[in-house]
Amino acid sequence: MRNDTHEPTRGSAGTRTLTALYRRDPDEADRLLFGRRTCSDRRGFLRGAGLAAMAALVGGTIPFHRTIPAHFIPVALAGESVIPGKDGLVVLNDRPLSAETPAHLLDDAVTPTERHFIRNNGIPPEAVDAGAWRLTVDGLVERPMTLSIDQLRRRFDTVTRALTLECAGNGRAFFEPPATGAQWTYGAVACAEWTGVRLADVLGAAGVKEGTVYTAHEGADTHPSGPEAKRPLSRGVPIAKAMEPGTLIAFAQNGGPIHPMNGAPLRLVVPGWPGSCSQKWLTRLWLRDRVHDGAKMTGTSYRVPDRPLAPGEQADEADFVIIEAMPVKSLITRPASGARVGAGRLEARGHAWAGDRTVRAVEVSVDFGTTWTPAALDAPENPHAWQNWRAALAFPAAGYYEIWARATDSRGARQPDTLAWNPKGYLNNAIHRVAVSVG
Ligand SMILES: Nc1nc2c(c(=O)[nH]1)N[C@H]1C(S)=C(S)[C@@H](COP(=O)(O)O)O[C@H]1N2
Ligand SMILES: [Mo]
Repeated sequence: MRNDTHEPTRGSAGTRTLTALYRRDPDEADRLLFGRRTCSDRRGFLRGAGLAAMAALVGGTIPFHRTIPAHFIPVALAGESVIPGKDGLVVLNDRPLSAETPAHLLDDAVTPTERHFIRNNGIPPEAVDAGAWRLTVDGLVERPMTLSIDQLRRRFDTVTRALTLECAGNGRAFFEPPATGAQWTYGAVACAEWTGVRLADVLGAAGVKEGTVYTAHEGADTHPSGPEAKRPLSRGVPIAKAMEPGTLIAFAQNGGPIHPMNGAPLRLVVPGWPGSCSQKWLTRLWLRDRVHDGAKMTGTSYRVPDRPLAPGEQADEADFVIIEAMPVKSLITRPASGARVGAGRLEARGHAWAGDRTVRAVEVSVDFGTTWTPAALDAPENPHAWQNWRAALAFPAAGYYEIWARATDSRGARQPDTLAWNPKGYLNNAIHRVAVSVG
């Protein structure tokens, strides 16, 4: 039942297509795209979120959905590059799934759910039931608790905030020598509106015991090598970061359900710090008397050398430190790189963010960084939301130009021209450049 077209694995936009995913591993594609399990009779049962996703994609309910065969791709979708409920994301890896958003699709002040990037280290839970979901809070607390999402909503203040989330590996694709891992270019960043409760309120109710140093986060996803294997990811943050008012346990994304790949039905959002701190499919939070040592907390994971390295230089793991706040950075979302524009003037725009700081200035250049002009910069919608900027550009003649943008944070730190190399390809906050043809 797979549509038998002969497509390249990657479509023109560098996106893996549905058909190509099915050709490679049909069972996995069923599971990944529609949460559909293929049974021994080759019947693919499609229900719940998977059915809703397929119905949304074909643009209507599917009255005969019970007789849909396994590995079925609706002809309405054949050849499309889609993750259900996502729009225009470029798939970098499909198991575990990582997908980034092209910069020009990040133009909205608040990132729509369909355009929020996806970074999975493991295999997401299937058939998630929000009503049956439980979060355990234990470890160094006076009153260990297990709470449903309903209880979280009832017992604590609900808050909505626009929060910037960036993968620490965003920009890894530009490392030379290359760094292993998902080859993110610019699009592992987003600023969605998250609704949930403050982690501080929940920890306050549980009673943080003296001697607490760090949180530890666990989610319901499983390791790619099997459910019994080690955890795919379990990170934590210093208790002070956990107690900040912007750190949320979220149950809604942009006023609607959290996308299944963004951690539905419950996730942490720890803004300004590496995205990996924001555990998805959150099931347990425990407080510890030491720095958490869960999966991807140690070695070279989300850690960088404490001194600059020459590209390719080796460093002793003992000299690595955990990445905390992300550095100042900006993104140009208009024009799209490669755009042809009319002669004369053009408005460029985008966003800028700076970990736990704010952005003080954004400047743009159209002469390869010789002169810089200040952009108009908005205040953040709330702390830890990215800031929007725009700049009117003038081009003296027809021809090839690059638009460069660089941001400076509230403490005077400015984006560098070139990245600072480290072995795992983290924290690339070099200035963003886009190409335009004028005239
Ligand atoms: N349970 C769980 N949480 C997780 C991950 C994961 O693999 N498993 N990936 C982390 C990483 S590395 C990032 S960058 C963010 C990305 O969030 P998003 O996929 O919603 O964009 O989720 C984090 N939370
Ligand atoms: Mo990440």
